[in-house]
Amino acid sequence: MIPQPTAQQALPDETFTLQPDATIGLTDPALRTIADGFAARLRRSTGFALPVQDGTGTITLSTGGPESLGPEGYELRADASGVSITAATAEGVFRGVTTLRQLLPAKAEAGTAQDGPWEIAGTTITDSPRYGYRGAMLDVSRHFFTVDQVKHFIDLVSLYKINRLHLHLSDDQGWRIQVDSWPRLTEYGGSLQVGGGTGGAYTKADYAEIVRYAGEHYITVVPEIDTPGHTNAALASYPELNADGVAPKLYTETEVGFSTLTVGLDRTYEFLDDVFREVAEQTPGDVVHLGGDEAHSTPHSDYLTFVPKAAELVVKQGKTVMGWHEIADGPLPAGTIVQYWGTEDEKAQALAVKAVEQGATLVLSPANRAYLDMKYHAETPLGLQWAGLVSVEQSYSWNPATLVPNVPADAIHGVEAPLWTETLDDLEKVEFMVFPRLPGIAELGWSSEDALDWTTYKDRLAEQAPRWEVLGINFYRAPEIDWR
Ligand code: TNX
Repeated sequence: MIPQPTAQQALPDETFTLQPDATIGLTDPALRTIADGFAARLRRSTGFALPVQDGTGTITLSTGGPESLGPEGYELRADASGVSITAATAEGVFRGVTTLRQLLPAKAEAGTAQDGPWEIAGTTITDSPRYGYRGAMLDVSRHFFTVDQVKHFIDLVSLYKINRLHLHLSDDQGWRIQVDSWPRLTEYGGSLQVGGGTGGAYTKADYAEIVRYAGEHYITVVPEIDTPGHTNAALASYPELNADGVAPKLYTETEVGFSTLTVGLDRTYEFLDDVFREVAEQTPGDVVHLGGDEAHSTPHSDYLTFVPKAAELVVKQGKTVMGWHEIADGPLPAGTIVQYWGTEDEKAQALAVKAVEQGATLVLSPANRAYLDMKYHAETPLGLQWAGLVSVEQSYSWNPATLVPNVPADAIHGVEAPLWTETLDDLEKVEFMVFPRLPGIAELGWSSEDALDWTTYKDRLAEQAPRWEVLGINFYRAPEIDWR
């Protein structure tokens, strides 16, 4: 099982077998969508009717579980008489159902009818996460991914109890979210992508559908509008945002650090006020990410002027500011979430410490461990290697609590695995970089410190492969793992 639950005990004499007459019961109408989704999946693979009914069933989903397990915690019991999942919230029940999927045989994930038996070894599980923020990031700017492709990405990360989807919605190569007050951002600024091919952008309806689908998986979308660098697509769309009033050309290569918003221009903040307002309006979650990374073309004094002004515009929308760790060099609003992407370099570590001294919390995305776009080894056909080669072991073998020196453990808000897409233009390539590394980052975010052990993890990881095969996931068969 990945992530490893907090506590699991075998019931040695008990086996649950799903029979053709099984039912799925819910003791709270709020669990209907979860029950329907789970039933639909199991109907496809088992061919059973699996009616969903109020009250108890062969498999019973309930709220009313202990508050002490937190909003995502749950208890699960599987024995000869049935399966029960109980949590304080619907979200906790959803995480429990995710666990139940992994307890069932891999073929339960199939899209067509398979032969049983559908057995689960008797067990009790009590489980809750170590961190409240367990993210995956998809860069839809360098290459555009359609709503259906993003939904597929959500399906994949949801298997491992990821609860945040960070969407990198703007960069030099493309602006991907509709802003009614600045329509050329998508019409023109979203038209291309890396390599010069046709790009794309989400209409408000598209974006709402992503947010809805993520919500159905108890995943909160964290939208990122990258500022003040990584802004060529915006600058190309509106000449008035440029210091000289001249729009640059659209950009379809992969350099970073050459573009910047104009810090001394009032229009810059009118622009951001509109953008953050419209983006915040479409964000049920409480966080908006303002980027802040690699602003190599912004004079540092300008950068220090800019970040608090941009942050204020996010706060004004009632949202919590999130940004890459560079933003910590200046003052941060209360409650800011700083995303650390350092590679054990002292400069990045000092910024993380500076963030925490200001009361910010940290989401850890160390590039030499958590970046899913880094090559596995020198011959990996996809990906980059500026942060080094990131094997499966390298990506898993670190402790979020001690990664950054001089940062107290309680300042860690969680972890996130970012997928930058300079070299990735379809889902097969995305899957190849995400699997098998994402489950490891998900486990670092969920499981207790004492459960983290590469030797046992790598056996549990190998056991996931049959599921990925049934699901048709194009995963990398890393030779470090004893695939079965
Ligand atoms: C650095 S790390 C970036 C991105 C690139 C990525 C490629 C960070 C916050 N920014 O602009 O896409 O490296 O790995």
